[in-house]
Amino acid sequence: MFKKLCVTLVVLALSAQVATADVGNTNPNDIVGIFNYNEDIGNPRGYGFTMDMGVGIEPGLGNSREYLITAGGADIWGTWDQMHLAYNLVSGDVRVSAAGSWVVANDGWAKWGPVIRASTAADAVYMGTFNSYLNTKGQGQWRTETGAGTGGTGGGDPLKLGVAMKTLGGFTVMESLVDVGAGWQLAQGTNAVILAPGVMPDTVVAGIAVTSHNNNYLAQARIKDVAYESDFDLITQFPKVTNPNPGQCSDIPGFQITVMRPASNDGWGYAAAEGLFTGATPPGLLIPAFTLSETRFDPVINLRDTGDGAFGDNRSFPGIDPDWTLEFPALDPAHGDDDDNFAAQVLACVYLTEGWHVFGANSDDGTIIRVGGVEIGRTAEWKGASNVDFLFEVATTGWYDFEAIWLEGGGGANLELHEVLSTGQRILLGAQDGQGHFIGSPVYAVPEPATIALLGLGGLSLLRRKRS
Ligand SMILES: [Ca+2]
Ligand SMILES: [Ca+2]
Ligand SMILES: [Ca+2]
Ligand SMILES: [Ca+2]
Repeated sequence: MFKKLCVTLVVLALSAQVATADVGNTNPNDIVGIFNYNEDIGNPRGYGFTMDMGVGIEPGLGNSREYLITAGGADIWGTWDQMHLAYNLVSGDVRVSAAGSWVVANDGWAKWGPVIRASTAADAVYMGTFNSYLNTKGQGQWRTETGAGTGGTGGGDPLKLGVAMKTLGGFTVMESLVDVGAGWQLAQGTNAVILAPGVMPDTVVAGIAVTSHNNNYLAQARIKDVAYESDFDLITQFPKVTNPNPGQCSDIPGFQITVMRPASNDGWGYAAAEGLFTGATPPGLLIPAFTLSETRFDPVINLRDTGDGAFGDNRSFPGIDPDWTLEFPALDPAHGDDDDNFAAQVLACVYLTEGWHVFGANSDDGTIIRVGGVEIGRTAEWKGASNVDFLFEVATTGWYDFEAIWLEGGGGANLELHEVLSTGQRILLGAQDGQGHFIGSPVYAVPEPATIALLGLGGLSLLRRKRS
């Protein structure tokens, strides 16, 4: 106890010296040990600074070089941040990690942790993993658009914190990492964040951030085992699609949508919704008995009953409300009533080039997407409308089966299926330009046998008229 106190006093004395000699020590050109830059971000009231303490200042900590980072700042949270950041500018894949402990903090939410940011702007896109002084440890945090709010979750008491960024086919994957003694794993409750091409610049800001979480105080953290790595494996395993079909499944651009309503709402959820369309009865459930089954062909999937996602001009869900041509765009709620407890299956074939792709859903409630029989992702089962992106790899260029299962429990109900292009543009999957060319991946509807017969008798033109 006495020994520890002594070390603390020495450290504080040293920091006071430096602060006096070089007020703020915030010259971004200062090189401090492994860090080429250190500066205050977001104009915290108190000046922060980074000190290189040399090797093994604290007995028993081995030969790691140690840094003392002092910081003010309101927080790293919300739409903009205040902190002191010791960092490097990095091009290419990077994983930055460190261990650390608090010297002093006056606020329980003071945070230290590794971060990767798009820039040193206070409202930059970033991901980081933080230990607070008294509260959550190993908390993953991220901002996916400049100036947007912060998402975060976490728990546990990790030995080390890390954050990783890797580029796959132009898409940026970021992971918030903790090591609790068994190697790197995703911070509790976090998933890989997928960013469209262009969101992160070619050169990013990667380093260690500290905020005092209160502009009336400075906080000080001792940081060690700082590592920058460019050759590492992501924790997340992304799906790989490998079995293309012999050819295009039909000549109807777009999707076949079938909506069903279960005869009983007992146990209503993903398993029951899948059961409706496969005919399998989940154990203990009355489903798949159903009271409604209606099919329609749409060029894109942009449906709502109540609420909406990112794209307007919605159609209503087939069978749930009257024919969409009678009410277009669909009102909120469609046909004036908020319908609950129904599901949709969307079938198509999609032409995909070899490499990485992002499909996803903006849905209320959940959506499962399969490509080539491989589940590329599923959102939370019960959720509000928000964009959820799934990154997957295509092994061989060709036509692939596409299936989405969506369900509504209560409250809002909408479904949009989207694609994020290599330009970063987010489009409705299957969208066409004014000349009838697909903007992204070509999509054609999988017709049922009965529909094929109908099409043979001239129904195709009927369907096409209805869509236009
Ligand atoms: Ca919509
Ligand atoms: Ca309705
Ligand atoms: Ca509803
Ligand atoms: Ca809902």
